[in-house]
Amino acid sequence: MSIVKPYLTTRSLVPENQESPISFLRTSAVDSSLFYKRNHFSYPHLSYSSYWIPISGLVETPLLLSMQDILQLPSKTIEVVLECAGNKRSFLRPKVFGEQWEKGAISQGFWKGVPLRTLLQLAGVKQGAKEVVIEGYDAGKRTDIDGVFSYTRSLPIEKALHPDSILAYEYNQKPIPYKHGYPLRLIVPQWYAMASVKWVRQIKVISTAFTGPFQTKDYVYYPHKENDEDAFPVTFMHVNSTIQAPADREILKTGKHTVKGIAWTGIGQVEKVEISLDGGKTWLPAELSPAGDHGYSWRFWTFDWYASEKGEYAILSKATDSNGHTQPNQPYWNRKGYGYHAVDRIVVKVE
Ligand SMILES: Nc1nc2c(c(=O)[nH]1)N[C@H]1C(S)=C(S)[C@@H](COP(=O)(O)O)O[C@H]1N2
Ligand SMILES: [Mo]
Repeated sequence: MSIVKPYLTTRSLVPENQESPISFLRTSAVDSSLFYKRNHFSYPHLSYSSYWIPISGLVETPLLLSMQDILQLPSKTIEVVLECAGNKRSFLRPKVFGEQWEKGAISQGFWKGVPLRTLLQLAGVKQGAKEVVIEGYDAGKRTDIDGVFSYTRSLPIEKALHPDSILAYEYNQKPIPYKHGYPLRLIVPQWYAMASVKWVRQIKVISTAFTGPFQTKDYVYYPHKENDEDAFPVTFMHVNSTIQAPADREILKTGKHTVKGIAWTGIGQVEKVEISLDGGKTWLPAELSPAGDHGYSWRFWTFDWYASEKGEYAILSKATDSNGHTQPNQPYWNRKGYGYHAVDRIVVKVE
């Protein structure tokens, strides 16, 4: 008997962008072979033997740390969902440019590392610090502005000092796979995953607002098609849910079916998932799995559905979090297609 395994769906080869087979992510620790991949450039070439990480800028004592130094510091392990800000972009109408992600630009697992806070405290953050800039080793050209740019982003000082923003070196108890940021990547819970910079090259504390293109051109919500007015940055994830089973357009028999899925949010916890079988007129509660330790992970949910009559059905799912935020019926359209979190929808046929 041959072993049949799910696999990733390629959206582009160079840089390598691949989405996870969402229906098969039924564990809280997604195997690294099924973890989605999102890259802006080709993979960097690192010389691991000479891996040193500088922490500089507005600090009392600039540091130059080796992997050995980092591994000796107190660590923590957190279960964190990473969702690309462009997840589900392909469902926006009018359609937008950018990777045409369906529902699989999301994965999660257990990340182990040193809080960025620990490193910043070792260096001693000076008065007037506003942001922390994290640079990645990967770099290349862009289509919209001239020059060569590394993948570099900043965090506001408060988020950089949050005890759960970590510089991670393990994923699911193994060194982070090369394509996911080996040997060190930032993990920023609650934010869309553009903040979780892979292959960290250096960390710098600054007193101004960083203006690199990965936060002034990309990862900005542009509400208007024709101009940049009312733009604001992409930060925290929205409350969201995805139906994993049945599959969209699956043909089912009459009888009992279990609708299954995941739900997650940025700030707070998912507290409720509801299902509608009448186009959103009425909603019935789904059963939720226990919440993770920190509320940074998705919750699984199930809903038993008895399909007694033949026909076509739309199944909708809607999550609500502890801040009372809920998925809107219609997506929030923006020119670069970030933060899609409208109610999820599949269509099945019962025959
Ligand atoms: N250095 C670097 N870090 C990066 C990126 C990148 O292109 N380069 N992409 C970001 C984006 S947009 C996402 S969604 C996540 C994807 O992480 P993954 O490839 O491990 O799934 O990494 C983030 N960190
Ligand atoms: Mo992303």
